[in-house]
Amino acid sequence: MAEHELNKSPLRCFNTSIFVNQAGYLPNSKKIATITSSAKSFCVIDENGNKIFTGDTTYFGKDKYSQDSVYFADFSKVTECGRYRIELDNGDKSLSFEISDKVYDKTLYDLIRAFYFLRCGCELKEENAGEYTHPECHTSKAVLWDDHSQELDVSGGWHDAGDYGRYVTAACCALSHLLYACKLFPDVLDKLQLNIPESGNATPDMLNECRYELEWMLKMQRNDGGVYHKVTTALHAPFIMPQDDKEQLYVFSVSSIATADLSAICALASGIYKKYDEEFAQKLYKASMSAYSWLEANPNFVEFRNPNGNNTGPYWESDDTDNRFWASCEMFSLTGDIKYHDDIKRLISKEFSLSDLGYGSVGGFGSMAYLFSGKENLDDEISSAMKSAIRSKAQQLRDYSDNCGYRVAMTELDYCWGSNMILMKQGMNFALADIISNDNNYYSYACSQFDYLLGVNATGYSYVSGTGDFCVNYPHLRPAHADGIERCMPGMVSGGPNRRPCPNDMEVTGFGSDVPPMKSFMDDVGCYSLNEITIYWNSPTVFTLCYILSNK
Ligand code: 9MR
Ligand code: ZN
Repeated sequence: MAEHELNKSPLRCFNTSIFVNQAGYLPNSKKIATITSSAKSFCVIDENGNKIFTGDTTYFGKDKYSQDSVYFADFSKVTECGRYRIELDNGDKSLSFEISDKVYDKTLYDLIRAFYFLRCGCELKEENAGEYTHPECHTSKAVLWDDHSQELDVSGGWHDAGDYGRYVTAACCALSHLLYACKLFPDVLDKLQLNIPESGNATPDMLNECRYELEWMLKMQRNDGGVYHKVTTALHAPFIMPQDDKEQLYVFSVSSIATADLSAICALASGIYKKYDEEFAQKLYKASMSAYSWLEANPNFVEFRNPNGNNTGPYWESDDTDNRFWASCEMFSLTGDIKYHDDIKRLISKEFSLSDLGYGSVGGFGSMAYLFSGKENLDDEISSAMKSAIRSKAQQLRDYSDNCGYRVAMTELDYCWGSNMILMKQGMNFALADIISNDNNYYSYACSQFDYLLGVNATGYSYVSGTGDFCVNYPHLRPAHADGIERCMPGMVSGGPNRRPCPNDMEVTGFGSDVPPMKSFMDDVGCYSLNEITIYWNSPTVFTLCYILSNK
């Protein structure tokens, strides 16, 4: 890999009008740069300055969410491996990028290892973590928020995000993206070595990493099957290293969304881990069953809200139908038992999305469970409802992409807190539409969402730390700041532009209300509504990239 300038001194400005995917392009992929200066023609130059391709730009027009007037430079015909730049007839040059079969290998490795860097409750050793080591953290016993006399060991798992909380529904969402990536793209993930402590055992490293989270989650289940919503300190820690966060840990009350999500994810995981560790698969199955029984005994929504005195993530939801549905679908997929199928039939008649893939709305995971169950006796009506939800969403997203100067399927409202999660969920949706319809026209759309993430966007940033010459380096992530190391650990996906930054971030950025949604971003550690990281922003990115690599 070429020596990136960021390694020496972080770039803080972006002064080209040509926006490329900074990791680069797979040889056979569509390759389209977005240009914001008027240029009629462009060329692709190699490292020696030789022109290896020339072409005319095409004018797109004014892009709505950046307010940029943009041109496209299509250089898809360049397929030869190498490192290149785009040069315009006005002399402007792009950042360099590569064309090769391996352009995303490091990014994928980094994106998954980001979960390792977020491990809680264990030491991060130099042999795995390089310079980003720290001693074990958050290993003291937690107490129940509602009854301080009850102590629990709930150590382990991943820190959720920039904060040190560990939240069950958020974790289940991230695990779902990652485990489905394992299930659907074994060609990409089965052999991938990640240099984590478990590497070298007979299990794929992606599953080793997910198991770290699953083992923690099993500790969040009560004897009666109910699952505690979260474990955090009462208030978010200041910007200190995790081992220095010594405040009392609290386990908060059981919610039906956490219980249903755990039931779902443990059923999914049980099917996947069976091949590698029968005993662990059994344990997961039992946890799933017992959570399911709890749901049956508690048919009404059991809400979670932050109690007074607690300001960590609420992950509040107003309904649990989609969560129960997901659990039924996973249990059916695992066991084939008609009892779960009856539950699916009953729940699917209610109002919720069959294509959503996020923590707040998990119906799409249920569809995945059902459609990829491998069962022969699927109900046609149910399957078609699921497929048409996924397909019609993908068709809509295709239109959005076609109408965007940066070729992404994002509406104004999508530029919200964690917009890059929405972006990558659109990538997932294209992937699923391709898989269920066997229509690879969706492929290039998944790729263009990814191009945006890595630089084809109105700020020019690669939103993945460590990928590209102009990438985010100052995310709102406690250890990344408190470790004193200038360069952020690689593989962290920034939340990205947010058209409505929180008041703190309005003040830090000085943005007025006239900043276009796609430009409402700053790579600043203080900006938590713009530049935080979370496990469930990395996870759909991993899924989308695995799909891209599996079909390259
Ligand atoms: O992504 C969440 C955003 O939509 C909310 O407005 C915000 C405030 O409640 O919380 C965000 O979620 C955070 C969670 O509560 C705690 N971990 C980090 C999450 C991302 O910022
Ligand atoms: Zn920790």
